[in-house]
Formats: sequence, C-alpha cells, structure tokens
Amino acid sequence: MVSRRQFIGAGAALAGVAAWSKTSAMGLPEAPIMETAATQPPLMPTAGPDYNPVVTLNGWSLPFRMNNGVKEFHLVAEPVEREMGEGMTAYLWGYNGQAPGPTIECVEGDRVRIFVSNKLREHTTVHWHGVILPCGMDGVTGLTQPGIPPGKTFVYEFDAVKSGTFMYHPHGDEMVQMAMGMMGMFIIHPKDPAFMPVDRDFVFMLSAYDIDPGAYLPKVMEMTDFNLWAINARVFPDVAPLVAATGDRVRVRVGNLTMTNHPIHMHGYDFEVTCTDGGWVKPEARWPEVSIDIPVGAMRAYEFDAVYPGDWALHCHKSHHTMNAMGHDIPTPMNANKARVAAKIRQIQPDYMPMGETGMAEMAEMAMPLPDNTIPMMAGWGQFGSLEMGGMFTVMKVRDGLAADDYADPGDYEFPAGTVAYEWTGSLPEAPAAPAGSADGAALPHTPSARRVMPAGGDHSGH
Ligand SMILES: [Cu+2]
Repeated sequence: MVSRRQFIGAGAALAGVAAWSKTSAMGLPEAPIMETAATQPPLMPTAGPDYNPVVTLNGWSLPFRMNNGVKEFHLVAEPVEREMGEGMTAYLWGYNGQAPGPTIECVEGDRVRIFVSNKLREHTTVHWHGVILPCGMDGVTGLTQPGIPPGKTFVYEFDAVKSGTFMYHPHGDEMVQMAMGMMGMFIIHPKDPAFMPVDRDFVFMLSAYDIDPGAYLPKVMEMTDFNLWAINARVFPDVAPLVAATGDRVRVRVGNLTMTNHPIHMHGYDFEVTCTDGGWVKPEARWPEVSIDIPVGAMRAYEFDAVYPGDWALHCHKSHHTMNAMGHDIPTPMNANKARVAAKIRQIQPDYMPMGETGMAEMAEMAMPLPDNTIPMMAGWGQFGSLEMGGMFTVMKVRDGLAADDYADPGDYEFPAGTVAYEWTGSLPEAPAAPAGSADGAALPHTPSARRVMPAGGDHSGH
C-alpha cells in the first residue's frame, strides 16, 4: 500500500502541476506516486463492493477515491527512473513514478472515471486493452480521440461490465512509448467475491528493453534483439519471489507487451489456464499445463493449489530470456585453448580475460569489473551456489505456516533431510525402504500432508 508519506510526497513531486494534487469533490483526484520498485502489499478495498485484491510483483495498485458513486483514478504519464535491478537504473516513460504503471483494480458493475494527465513532451493516449467499453473510450489516437497534448488531462469514463484481467498502454506513437515502458495491468474483479476465489492473486507484465551496458535509455527502434527481458521491468536476481503458504489456492496473471511470445514455465506443479484477456475459462474447457505460452499482446492466468513446499523456479523457457545484457554475435568458444592468444591480446589490453572455454557457467562466478549501470549477464546465488540466470526468472516460494498477509521473502527453502540430489560415492546411504504403495504413486516421497484434491473427473495417477 502507498504509505501516508508517499501519498503526501506525491504533492511535492508534482509541484509543477500543483493543481493535480489538490483533492476536492470538484477537482482532480490526487495522483499518488510510488518511489520504489519493491512489491507492495495488496491494496485492500476502501469503498464500493468487496473484492480480493491482487499483488503486483515489483509493483503496486493505484488508490482511488469515490465521487458520487464513481471510482476515480488519476494516472500521470511521465518520464520515470526505474531500478531494473541493483546497480542498474533505466530512464523510462511510465505512470505515477514507475514503469510499468500501477495496477488499476475495480469491480464488475463499477462506474470508473480515469483522469490521464500527460507530462511527456509529446501526445499520448491510454488504450484499455481487452476492456469492454464505448468506442470513444478506447484510446486510439486519431481513430477514437485526438492525442492528449503535453500538459493536458483527458477523462476516460466507462462501466466495468465484465470481470477479468486486462492491460493498459498508449495507442499513439506506440512503438516508442511502449518501448519506453508505458504499460500497466487492469484488473476487473468479479461482482461476486465467491466466484473463483483464491488466497493469493499475483500479477505481472512481461516487457523487454534494449539498453546498452552502461547506458540508461532503451533503444526504441529495436525490433528483435533485446538484451533485458523483464518481469515487471525487473530482471533476475532482483525480481521479487512469489510467496505462498502451503495449501493456498494461487492465481498468477501474466501480461505480455514484448515483441515476442514467452513460454512461462513453473516447476513443481501442473496447473490450468483459468483466464485470458477474453475472459474466464470454463472449468470443462481447461487442460493441464506446466508451461504456458503467453502470446504478444495477450494475458494468461493460471491457478494451482500450493501443496508442495519448496523453492520452485518460475521462468520464461526461451533460454536467452533468462540472461541479462549480453552480445549474441560472438563465436562459440568451447574447446578452444586461448592461452596463447590471450597473452598476445593482453599486450594491448592488459585486463583481457578469455572466457567460455568449458562452457559459459564460469561467467556467473567471474568477478569482472562491469561498466556503471550494468547487471551481470547471469547471476543470483542460492544456498547451493550460483544460479547462472538473469532476465525473466523468479521463484515461487511455498512454505508451511505463513500468515495470510505475509508476502515477505521467506529466504532459502529448508530441504527435509534426505530429499536433495547428492553425489554417488560408490554406495547408497542407509535409507528407508520405498513406502508401501509407492509403485502406483500413492505415497510420493515429497507428497505433503495436505493432499491435493483433484476436481471431479480428474484421473491422475501420481500427481
Ligand atoms: Cu521469453
């Protein structure tokens, strides 16, 4: 939640447009800003119908006010500084202090009014991707409205007629404005809080940037060769983990506004797609997956019962998308003995270091001096060493006994004794015999006490 201090701070940050921060029934709603890329706790409903709020990974939800029964929000399109990871900040364009912009949450049946102020130096609009609304509120520059000129505020107003997961982004100079990071998620909760309830509801956007090592601005003309593949404009190891308590029903909603598709893979579970931008998927139409391809310009939500504790990797399965900034146009160095050529190169570049002779894993452990404002190509340390990952990678952390409102990183998973892969040294340790019935999967070694409940009709031997 936006702290009181940050809420007050919004006035100071928007001093140049002080009128925007004055709250009155007749004036514009306050435009709160967020100063940090840290995941904020769910923003509990303050008015209107009840709902179960989402948690935006490395993001936040935009507070609203009620005005005569209408939910009013205030988005400010503006240049922002976004910390994509420790030691690397990008100069992006976003909304209310961050890119992506805040998640907007409302409820089916709400009347919403969204004020959009433009602090960019060129016009912009906001398109409400997937939301059913009057054509004139669709936010397409030239087609449904003129662009919002710099310094001006436009009003979008519509009824939230259908619940689901949607997005928002500009629809004017779109290539530049989206490459600069302008996007956000738009959640319309079901009118009935008992419809498809979950205990934890995570949401994040996939976005990609081409920012040279040491640079701050994305190259907005890039079409395919991006070097920072991000989860809510953060890259591993600085993407927040998704934290759940054992037994929770968990929903993960992913929006993709990059230039390519991303097969999002989560370890340890199978799950079902329960929502697309088009709406909820009926139970009889769902099928199980362990990877979900998220098309460009689309959203997918999946759900599962978090019955298996652990630290489960969650990542894009395109392996180049789990790397940070790197060059792609270099020869494969494996098997080359570069000792002699390295000695010659050092005569002209003393700190030259040959790399990749056995593979590329050695890159992750190298303490190479990096240019300012750069993140290593692969990084992240777990309790067993380097993960050799970057980009679109994070961890689903499932733990026993977490409080319902506890989203803090619980640290490394404590593996039960005898459950970690180990080196064979010529004989097996004393181990209990396989449990009775294990052949048919009735007692898998890692099956927790909270046994997964399969829906009627589910025929799953094992899990
Ligand atoms: Cu990917």
